Amino acid sequence: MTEKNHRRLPPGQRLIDNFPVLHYGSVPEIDINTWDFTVKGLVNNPLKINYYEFLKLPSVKIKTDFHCVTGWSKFDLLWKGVLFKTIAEIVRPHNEAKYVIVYAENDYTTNLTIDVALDDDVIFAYEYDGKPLTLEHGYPLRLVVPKRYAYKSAKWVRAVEFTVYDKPGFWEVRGYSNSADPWKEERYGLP
Ligand SMILES: Nc1nc2c(c(=O)[nH]1)N[C@H]1C(S)=C(S)[C@@H](COP(=O)(O)O)O[C@H]1N2
Ligand SMILES: [Mo]
Repeated sequence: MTEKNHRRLPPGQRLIDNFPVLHYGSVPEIDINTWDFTVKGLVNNPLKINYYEFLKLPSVKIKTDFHCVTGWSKFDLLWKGVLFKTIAEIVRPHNEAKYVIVYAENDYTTNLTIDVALDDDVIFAYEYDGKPLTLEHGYPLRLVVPKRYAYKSAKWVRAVEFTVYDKPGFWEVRGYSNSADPWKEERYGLP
């Protein structure tokens, strides 16, 4: 590995080339014609839109790295979608909102602080590598939070809630770190 790539790899991680499929439970069934995306909680302008409306939102393409808490990392994943901060600009969260709770199919949830969510590489992605997401990688929509372990990058996202209180998600209540910063190797327990 080059010196530069070595510095890009968080402690205790190994670089891989393939893109594994990893999740708890089974792949959900998606009916794209009844699918919708909701933003609720402490916002001035709550949102509920269908897939085709989501595709019309201002989009970006970004290249990011991906770090799974089980130890693999992948560099340079190419995503297309809508930045989290673009969604926040549309819904306008209240000042008291400090956390974001992300709801996915099959009761998977995860949680972020607003500061982390508003970073300029956090994206609701509907394309990977120039093609629509495959079902196993989160079609029709997944969150990608490059600077956190990938259990924060919920696949099959359906809703986001802005809250005053934190609400630890599926893996966060099962012993994985709430903050999940790979550079600090926050894998298990608090914070
Ligand atoms: N809905 C949902 N999203 C999820 C998970 C899950 O179990 N359910 N697992 C997370 C974990 S631990 C990882 S490593 C990544 C894996 O994403 P991939 O399957 O696209 O590689 O998805 C994350 N998002
Ligand atoms: Mo993971």
